[in-house]
Amino acid sequence: MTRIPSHDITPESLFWQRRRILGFTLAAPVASVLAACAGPDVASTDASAPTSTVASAGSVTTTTDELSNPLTDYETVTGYNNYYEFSTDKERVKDLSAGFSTTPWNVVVDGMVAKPRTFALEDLLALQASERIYRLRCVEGWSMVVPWTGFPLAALLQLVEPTATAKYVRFETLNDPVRMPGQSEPWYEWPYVEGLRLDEAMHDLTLMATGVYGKALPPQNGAPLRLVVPWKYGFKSIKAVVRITLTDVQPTSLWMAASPGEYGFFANVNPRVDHPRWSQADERRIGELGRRPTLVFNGYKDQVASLYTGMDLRKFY
Ligand SMILES: Nc1nc2c(c(=O)[nH]1)N[C@H]1C(S)=C(S)[C@@H](COP(=O)(O)O)O[C@H]1N2
Ligand SMILES: [Mo]
Repeated sequence: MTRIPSHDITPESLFWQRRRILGFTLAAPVASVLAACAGPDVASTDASAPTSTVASAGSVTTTTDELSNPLTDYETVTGYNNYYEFSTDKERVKDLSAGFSTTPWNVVVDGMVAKPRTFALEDLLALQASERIYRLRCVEGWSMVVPWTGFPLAALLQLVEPTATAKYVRFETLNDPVRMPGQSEPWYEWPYVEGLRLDEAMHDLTLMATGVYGKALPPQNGAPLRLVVPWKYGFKSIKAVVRITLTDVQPTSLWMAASPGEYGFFANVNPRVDHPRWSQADERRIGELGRRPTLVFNGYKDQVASLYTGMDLRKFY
C-alpha cells in the first residue's frame, strides 16, 4: 500500500485553523464547501512520499507520458481520490466506494441532438477503445500521470448527431444518496454537474474513460464511465456519468454553484491565473519530492490553444 504524505489531507480542524489565520468569517456550510476542492495542497518534502514505481496491474505498455514523466503508481491512482459523493477524505474514498455497483448502468444522451438515445454501458464499451496517458492536475495543486483506457467523447456524440443549435455539453453524475452517501451532505447542489463547450467536447483529447492501468475503472475513479479532459483542472473530469445533454446554455457546474468566485466554467490549467486562495504556478506531482512548475494547458497547449483564440484566458477562467 502506497503511503500518501499526510499533507495532502485537509482535515476539518486544520481547515478551520487556516480560515481563522486568514481571518475569513464564513457561515459553516459555505466554509465546508470551500474546504472542498478545496484547500491548497501544502508544499512539503516528506520522507514517506511514495516513490514512482510502475505498478503491476493490467497491461500498460508505456511507462511515461510524452514528456517523459513516469506514470503515477496504480496504488496511488486508485487510493487517493477526490469523490465527494463518498467522502471528502481522499484516502477513504476507495474503501467507502468499494461496494458501489455499476450493473446495470445506462447513459442518457439527449437535448439538442437528432438522435437522442439511452445507451447501455455495453453499447459504449463496444466503441473503439484506446489507451491515453494523461497528466491530471487537481486545482488543489497536486498532480498525477494516469494511463486511462476509453473512447473519445466525439465518437459517442457523433452517434447522436448534435444539431446546429447545440453549443455546450452538460454532464451529470448518478444521483442516488443511498449508494452515494456523500450526497446526503447539504453543502452542494447534487448531483455533480460539469460542462464543456461543444468544440472542447469534440476534441480528440477529450476521453470517456472506462479503465485505468488496463483494468476496468474501479469505483473510486468514477466507474463505470468518467470524463477526462487533461488540459483542464481535475474537477472538470466528472465521474459516474449517467446523463449527457446537448444544450445552447452554458451549464452551471457543481463547483461554479458552490463557489462562483473560485471556480469558472472553462477551468483551463493556467499557472498565471492564481486561485483566489493560493498560487497555481506550481504543483506537487504525487510520488515526487518538492514541486514542479505547472504547464500552460497542463502541457497540452499545442493541441488545444487554438480552441481559445481571441479569448482572454485570465478573464475566462
Ligand atoms: N462526480 C464527481 N466527479 C469528480 C469529483 C467528485 O467529487 N465527484 N472530483 C473531481 C476532482 S476534484 C478530481 S481532482 C478528479 C479526481 O479523479 P481521480 O480520483 O480519478 O484521480 O475527479 C473529479 N471528478
Ligand atoms: Mo480536483
